Amino acid sequence: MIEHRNPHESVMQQATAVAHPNIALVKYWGKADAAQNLPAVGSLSITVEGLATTTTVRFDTALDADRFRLAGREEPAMARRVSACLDELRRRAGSSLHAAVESGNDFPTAAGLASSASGFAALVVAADAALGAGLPRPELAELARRASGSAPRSLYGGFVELALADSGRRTECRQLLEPAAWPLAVAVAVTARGPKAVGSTAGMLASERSSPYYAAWVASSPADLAAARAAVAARDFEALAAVSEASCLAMHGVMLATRPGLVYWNGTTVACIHLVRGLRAAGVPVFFTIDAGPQLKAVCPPAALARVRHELAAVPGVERVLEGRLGEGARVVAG
Ligand code: 2P0
Repeated sequence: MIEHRNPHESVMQQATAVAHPNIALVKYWGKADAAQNLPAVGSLSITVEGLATTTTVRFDTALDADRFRLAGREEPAMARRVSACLDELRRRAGSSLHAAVESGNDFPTAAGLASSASGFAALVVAADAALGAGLPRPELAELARRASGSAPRSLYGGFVELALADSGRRTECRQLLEPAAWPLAVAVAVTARGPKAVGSTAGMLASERSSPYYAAWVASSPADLAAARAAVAARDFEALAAVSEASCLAMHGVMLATRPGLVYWNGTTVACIHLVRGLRAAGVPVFFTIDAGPQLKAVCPPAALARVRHELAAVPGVERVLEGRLGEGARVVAG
């Protein structure tokens, strides 16, 4: 935290945080309580370094309202969510100062790359540091989760579980393995740019209302989480590949059966699925996962990354391939 005084005697408290997106291997899709943004299922993810959100929060007595800019542009819809998140933090920290928030991503936003996860993780960490509040990480995780269900997972590095607790009335986020304990790599095949047609929140609510598979999806999640937890503990790549692809495809099954159907894939996404499965059948350790967008994420050991990257880049329709490695949780970098 840093305090500046400008010539007009306003007081500023500023900090900057970096957070990485996370990729769920066991997916979150559905809410038990929309008002509290409480997920209906737990989830298990990897935090991916190489892609990053950087956010600076400046609390300033000279401001009469919060301001939010993403890549230098005002974003009114996101600004309301940012303000609501800051309200809760201000309440807990006993502050009434408004904030100017500047955020930027070095990867495509709103295309299934979890920009809201890294965005809200960076926001709560920067705002907490700027105010000097020192809230414990589980409390920051709860604030982030209320803003975006996937965000608490980006507060932690490596393999992370967001578990349901107290019969689903709250969540607990924890690191399962540090990045260095099983340093997997990720290749993201970007198959389309631009925002997705139906955002995650609206899509989840539609699935709950109308997908005939929704109840089965919720019921099947604990077994997938247990299998993934065991695979992570044993560093069993084959087992992790099996449960991750199963969870991803089951979630997309729920989406497809929603009325009207949610089809987040394009033809290139499907071509990439077949490519990854073909590579695995040929002995290359790699599996895929896909979120609420058309990009395919391939997970593999670092030694297989160059091959996986090369093969994905050659699929017609793949615009580019981003790469990342397992990385650390959100942290303060300046302030
Ligand atoms: C996940 N997704 O587990 C799943 C898979 C998308 C598909 O978490 O409504 O944008 O703000 O809580 O945080 C999307 O999560 O949803 C998401 P909200 P959010 O990664």
